[in-house]
Amino acid sequence: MERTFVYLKPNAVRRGLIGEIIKRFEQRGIKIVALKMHWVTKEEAEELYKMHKQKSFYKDLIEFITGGPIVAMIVEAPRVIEMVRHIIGNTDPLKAGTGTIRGEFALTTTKNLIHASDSKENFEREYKIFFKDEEIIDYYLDVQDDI
Ligand code: DGI
Repeated sequence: MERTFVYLKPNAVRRGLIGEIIKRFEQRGIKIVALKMHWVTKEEAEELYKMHKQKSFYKDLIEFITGGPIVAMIVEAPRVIEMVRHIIGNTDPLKAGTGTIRGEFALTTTKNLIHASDSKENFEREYKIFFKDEEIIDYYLDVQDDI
């Protein structure tokens, strides 16, 4: 089993898309093992996006991410890092496939609704910014016997 870190950006929360997005993970058989609403601090945002510090969009990105509450999650499934990236679609909503979250609900790269870790290394780094290990709940998810 693999885990990944996902969060719904402030515009997803403001647009009332929490249920719509979480539904897509659940119907795929992906197990949610940690979940919370959180208002990201400037320090957390800077740590999360430190690799983009020199980019032209960095300031706008930090302002956007800290501008309202997010919904943060850790999810679990086989090959879930790749699977979730597939479900959310390309960073640029114009290139995101039809049927993906960004392809159906997002218009601009800046406000592309959702984030997911792109590697095991980034999952390890990112989830620790928002969750303590004791917040990850291990339980039996019935549907995983049948997927
Ligand atoms: O992992 P992703 O979120 O798909 O993409 P990323 O890690 O390359 O970039 C992180 C976020 O930074 C992305 O979700 C939106 C923003 N971003 C990335 N590239 C651009 C950008 N924002 C703007 N305005 N323009 C970009 O080229």
